Amino acid sequence: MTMKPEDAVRYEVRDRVAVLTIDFPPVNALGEPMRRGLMARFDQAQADPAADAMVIVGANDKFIAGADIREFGLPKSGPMQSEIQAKMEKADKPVVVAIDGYALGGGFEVALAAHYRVAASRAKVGLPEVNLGLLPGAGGTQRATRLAGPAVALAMILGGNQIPAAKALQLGLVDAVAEGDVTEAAIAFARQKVAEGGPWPVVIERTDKVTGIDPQFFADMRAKNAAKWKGMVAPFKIVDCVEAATRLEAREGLVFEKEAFKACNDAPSRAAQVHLFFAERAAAKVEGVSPEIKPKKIRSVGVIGAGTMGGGITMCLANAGLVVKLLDSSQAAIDAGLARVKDNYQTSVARGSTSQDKVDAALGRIETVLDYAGFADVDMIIEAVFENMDVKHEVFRKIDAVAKPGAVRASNTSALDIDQVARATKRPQDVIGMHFFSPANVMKLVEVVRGDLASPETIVTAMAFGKQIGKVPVLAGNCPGFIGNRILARYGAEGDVLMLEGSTPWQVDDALKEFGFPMGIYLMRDMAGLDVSLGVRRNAIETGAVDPDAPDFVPLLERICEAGRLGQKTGAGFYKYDGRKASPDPEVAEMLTRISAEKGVTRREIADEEIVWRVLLAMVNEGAKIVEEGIAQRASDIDVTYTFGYGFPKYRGGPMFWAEQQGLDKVLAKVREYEARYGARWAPAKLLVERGEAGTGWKG
Ligand code: 3H9
Repeated sequence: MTMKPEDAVRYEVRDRVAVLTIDFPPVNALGEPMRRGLMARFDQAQADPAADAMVIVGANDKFIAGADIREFGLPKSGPMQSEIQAKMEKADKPVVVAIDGYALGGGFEVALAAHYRVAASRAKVGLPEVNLGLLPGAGGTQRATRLAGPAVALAMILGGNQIPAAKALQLGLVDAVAEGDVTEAAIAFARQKVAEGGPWPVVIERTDKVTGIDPQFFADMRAKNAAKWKGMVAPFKIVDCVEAATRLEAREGLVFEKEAFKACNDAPSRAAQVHLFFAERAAAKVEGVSPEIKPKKIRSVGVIGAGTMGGGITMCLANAGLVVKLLDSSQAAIDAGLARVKDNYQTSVARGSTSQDKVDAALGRIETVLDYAGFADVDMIIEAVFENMDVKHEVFRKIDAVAKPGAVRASNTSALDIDQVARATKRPQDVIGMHFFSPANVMKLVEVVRGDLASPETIVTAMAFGKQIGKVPVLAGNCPGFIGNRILARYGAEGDVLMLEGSTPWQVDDALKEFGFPMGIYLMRDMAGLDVSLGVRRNAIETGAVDPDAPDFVPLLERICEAGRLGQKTGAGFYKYDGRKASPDPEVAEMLTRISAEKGVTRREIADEEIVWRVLLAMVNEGAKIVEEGIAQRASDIDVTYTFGYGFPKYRGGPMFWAEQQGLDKVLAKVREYEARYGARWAPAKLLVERGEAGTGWKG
């Protein structure tokens, strides 16, 4: 729906102050009608003899969320944001912004062009463009640096996080923080400035914070982060822009920033990260459920199992302000679990990522219980006990005996059939899978696994709950491995075949690292413990999912475990270890040579490019099957799963997006080529055949 500019920004005069109210749902983004409205209302205020000052405010308790992301890549029309800002700076009446909720990206850039910034105490400000593969392109890098100095500006722009009002005041990013109605406060502030008289301060004209800066500061910043930022454009350009603010004259700095913004905007990473922004929001939506069905309110949660996973989940819930009751079978287990939780918190405090006050408050919300009776009043129960169906059944029977009707019963299983769990309970409609990733207090992804028996209300509750606790929930159907681990099993097996043909764990890992993964397949397995991988493999053999007699079965994992190498914790696995430092091991290379000989495979030189393509296409083809079977609601959910849970580089947008960028026709041709060479495991997904032949994207 398009909106008329005069509706997008309303105008009134209060106490001889023109109040311009931006009302452009959902988030007051700087879309074309809003920019037109803002420009028109600004001119009106300038010309209005009844107004001595102006206040710009956002409706619905928020200022501006930034540029309208939906407009990216489309031709621009209407006034540019920078034109509006230039006018604001030149205004002969003081311009005050009143920030409630948030002022983000372009929204905070508008605020930086005002003469004064008044923020509500609950408001947050930030320049999060980096999360979209961009940099603040409407003067943000130049003005933030001039206002608060390069160190503050860089931390803010590279971090992309939201800064609470009190902290923003401390850093000099806002001029005043108000309790109560921020519009009223801003009007009073404006009237006071009128009484004091001009000239009004213009941020871009300031030089006090940008003189005498040692250029080494920027060189160090680049060097320190070179590995972390590999493959990305925006972070390097951000450093360039902030540096430019310290050495160029204001207008030149703005031109420099404009060019840097364009470079980011034109880079493939921008499209990938914008795709992920919308994909994350789409993932939270449940198809086919009537909007009448609302999520239940969850205020208190019981967690069963004080192990690593249960402890991580407990931290995450307590951090989100929920009351948590943590249960285990013995006081000793509870004590050990709680000690681990406290330890993790202390590490975070020491690192400066949280404060002692926040930790104390979170710990105050955690209660420990030894008896299931303690769960009688909680709204949700999450079990994180041993992965065994009999154990789960016993736990759910105990839950049944005490839980209030309608309390959601969630299992953190990463592998078991959730309907089989649900069938053992009296209320299967309340049972759902919530697969957290380790460490659960850090990793953003939660797979919400819906069995056939879960009610729509339980499903929407689990999804909303995921968001409530700050996670990125993705809805998955009930199949072995759900979305993430099912794909992992497939590309992990392809990695094994690559080793059978001539590669090594370190070559596969290095190729994937070069592509942008923080860690390859084998290092990851070594970290998790190879006894875990072996357990999963034995289970797959037992259920018939893996055939140990198949020509492409690679028994390296078995051989490695037989040799007592269980990964990092035993000092050897796919790699050998010196502490945490992994290095290639000739012993493993020999094992591989023997396995290839036993299987009658002549080892060959394998190029890194082949490794990347085979691993990625194995992901993509399995992903397409998962979508076609309805296990994932949409292709972009797989991108969200992989970027938030499995380290797929965000600047590449996820495996399905990557495939679209290559062209699904080319992807299909390659999969068919592999099918001709290797047979059934490379049979293309029907969805890939359809879309590849039609030459479209995943949506058709
Ligand atoms: C920028 O500013 C560039 C400039 O520097 C340079 C210009 C030259 N545009 O997240 P939610 C939609 S780059 C359009 O669920 P919340 C969103 O898709 C921008 N739409 O709500 C969703 O739609 P739907 C820098 C947007 O309350 C709905 O709003 N700014 C935008 O959990 C609700 O969103 C950012 O990167 C937008 N900018 O969180 C801020 N933002 O209902 C990005 C949101 O159809 N936004 N939508 O699914 C956010 O971080 C969060 O959305 C926010 C609200 C914190 C604002």
